[in-house]
Amino acid sequence: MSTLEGFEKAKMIAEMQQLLGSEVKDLEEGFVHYLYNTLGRNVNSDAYYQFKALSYTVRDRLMHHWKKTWHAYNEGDIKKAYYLSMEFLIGRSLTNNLLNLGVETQTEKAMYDLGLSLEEIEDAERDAGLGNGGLGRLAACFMDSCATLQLPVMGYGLRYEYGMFKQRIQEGFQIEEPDHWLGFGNYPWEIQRSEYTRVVRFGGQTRMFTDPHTSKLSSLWENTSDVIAVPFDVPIPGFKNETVNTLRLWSAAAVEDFDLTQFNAGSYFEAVSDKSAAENITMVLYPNDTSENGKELRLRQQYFLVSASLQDVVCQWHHKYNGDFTNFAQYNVFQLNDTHPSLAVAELMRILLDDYFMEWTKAWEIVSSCMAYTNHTLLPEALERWSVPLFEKLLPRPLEIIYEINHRFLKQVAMKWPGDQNKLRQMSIIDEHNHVCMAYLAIVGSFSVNGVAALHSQLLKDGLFNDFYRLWPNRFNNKTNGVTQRRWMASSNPGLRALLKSKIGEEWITDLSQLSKIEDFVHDKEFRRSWMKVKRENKKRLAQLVKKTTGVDFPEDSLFDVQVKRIHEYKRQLLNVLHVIHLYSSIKRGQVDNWTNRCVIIGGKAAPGYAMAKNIIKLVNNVADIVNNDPDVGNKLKVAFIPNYRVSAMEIICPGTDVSEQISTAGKEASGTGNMKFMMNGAVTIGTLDGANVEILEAVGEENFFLFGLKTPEVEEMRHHYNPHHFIDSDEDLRAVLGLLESGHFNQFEPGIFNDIISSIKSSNDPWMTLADFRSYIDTQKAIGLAFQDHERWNTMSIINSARSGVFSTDRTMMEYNRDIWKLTPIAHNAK
Ligand code: 26W
Repeated sequence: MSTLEGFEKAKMIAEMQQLLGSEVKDLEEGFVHYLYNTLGRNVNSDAYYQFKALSYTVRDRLMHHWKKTWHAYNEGDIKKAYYLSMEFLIGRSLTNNLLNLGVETQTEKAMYDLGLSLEEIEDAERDAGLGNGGLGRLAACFMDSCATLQLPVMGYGLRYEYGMFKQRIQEGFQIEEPDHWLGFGNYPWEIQRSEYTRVVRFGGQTRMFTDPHTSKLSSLWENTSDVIAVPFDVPIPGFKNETVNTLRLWSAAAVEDFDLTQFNAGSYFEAVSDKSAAENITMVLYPNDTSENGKELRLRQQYFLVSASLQDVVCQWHHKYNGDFTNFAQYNVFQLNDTHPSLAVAELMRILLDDYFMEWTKAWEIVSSCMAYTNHTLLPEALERWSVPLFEKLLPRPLEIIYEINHRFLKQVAMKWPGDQNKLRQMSIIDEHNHVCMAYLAIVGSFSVNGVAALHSQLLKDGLFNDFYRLWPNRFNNKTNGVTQRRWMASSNPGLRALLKSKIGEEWITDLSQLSKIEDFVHDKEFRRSWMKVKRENKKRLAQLVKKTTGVDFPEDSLFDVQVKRIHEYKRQLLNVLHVIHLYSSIKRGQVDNWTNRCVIIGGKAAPGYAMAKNIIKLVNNVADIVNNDPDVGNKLKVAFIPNYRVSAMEIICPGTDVSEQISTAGKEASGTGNMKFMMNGAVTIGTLDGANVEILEAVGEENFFLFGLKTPEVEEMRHHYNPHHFIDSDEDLRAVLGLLESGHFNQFEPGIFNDIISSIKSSNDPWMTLADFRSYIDTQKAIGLAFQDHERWNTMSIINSARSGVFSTDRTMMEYNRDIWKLTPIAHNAK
């Protein structure tokens, strides 16, 4: 047989095999095959191996469509978007992929026939914790929606060896443990693609030289230390549509295993440590979600992501269009997930100038028309600034380019505001303290700048980026966040899914606005009963999780009051604790008329270096300990701190929640996305007028939302004359709460440990103004307690919250990004 015939034959066999069956017996066969032949295990092996075998079986069924999707995107002239993000918090994938493939029922049966439980197998999957919180989870929801909408969008991120740390609670304190999520083998969902390996350069120097192509003076970046970027592709299936998009995660490796010259010269140590320095780059995710701490390794990570990803895109373009970049910006758009990948602006300039010898103005025209920047925070401490000396040492050539970008930009500023030295100083990408301001670099280099909720986008224009807004008003826009209903309803709330199916079918899975149809049943007795029953079952499931992880018993008829998110002063878990102490003190004083039994859950991770946040965790645990063990309290109040809050925990938590706590100081939470997950699953929100709460309130109406607290302008106004003692002096309940705290009631054997917390909330400099909202919060919680006693009223609120959550799907968010920013055409490869 000739090589060609052999090739044709292999192709035929492969194509036949690619259309693997999805019948029960096919899935069973695949599973047993992997378990026996690949993993060398029996059917009764550890659940972890069963999970792996099943994942390979499922992945096989994605391969053909993955390849087809890839080809459809790369044939012809198709515009593509690239989502550049340091974080993709994907969590588990098995359940999600079964859902999107539409083979859950068959798989469950296949496992059952083998004497196994699909649920237990799914539970053996470790979360891919490649993100901190909101921003990382948002990226994962975006990926899911883009695949479902068949948008040609590719995610680019980092394959951290260690994801977000695992949180353990020991004597009430947070203990961080490394999360080696890859376990001992490989991640079953990834395919290593060494053929697309890229080289990323660091260090060295630049030297001017005369470019032979243009005879112009150019810069040469030499004597660099190089690191290899190896891509690992993760499939992102759309919902039952045969589209499989790609998330490409880069892993760092040394250029050569050892530097042989160093090795032969007897520098064994240096040779090996250079290798590990290279591999260090993708070793661990930085666990800080707000304060930027200027670490060199973090800057390396950012450049590594950006450089590898841009080279990937540009090289493929160069190949396909023979080096003609005329239409590059017309067919490629990069969405920057916060400032973390904003070096993309400088790096794409560098590639076009140095590697493809383009002229500055032409290159800038391309760069500034294919970059778009999303801001996710207003907190000044989160705004990334890198010191120029560090930049110079690590990235001398990109720094030169940033200087030139800034020089040309400041000329524009001077034209707009002639003679205004202040403006030049305020807007310069290089600030007065000799730092590179990454947000300004991102704005200057992008054609679109967006915030993540209506209020947040407005505050960006009025405050933080006001000068830039005045210079380029059309660049600024809003894209309110969302969450994917596939993960956050269809897969995490099967009871609700079944009920919805019986009433309104399943269209809501790809069109969440359909949920409004359940409002027609709001007076239907049978539907109302079923709705309550579903919630009850979910509360049972949540109570089991609480029992298992904390030992605390939650009676299911209590009000389940939940706040889970990163621990941060601005999110005001402390306000929640003050309320818990208030309830406790009321019980102790016998003030229990009209009492509503309540179970309070708080969960979340504190950045390891954030002492105050860690202390808040300790306080929650100490209060829980006292409350749960006081016989006077009984079932009136239970408190639990859920350890190791993560995506897979939220999948159980949000369906079982009655009250969703969204209580940040107004003007501080950019959007929030947990608020949307709770709402969809029929929880009622207690919240300030902050982030996307504003839009949730607008959707459900005041009668279905518990609003409290100061509004953003009131916060800003009061800040100048904030006096917490004014609130303490005029509020007996607040005095009682602080009295208990200060008496050491919650830290009898640990004197003084909460002093910092107490003095921070009593300080007139408390930026989060916790005590200013105390009275209004307590009163609103009281109203919630009463409302919950009226089961029918509560049930109506619950149904309406879910019914009106349609707009908070990332399907809507992605359609808006596409309509206003990306302008991609959906591609249905199956139609071809
Ligand atoms: C250390 C540098 C740093 C700075 C900021 C790391 C990570 C951040 C993120 C911006 C923090 C974050 O996750 N922000 C959240 O983004 C969500 C998605 O848009 C919003 O819903 C949250 O309100 C916002 O806090």
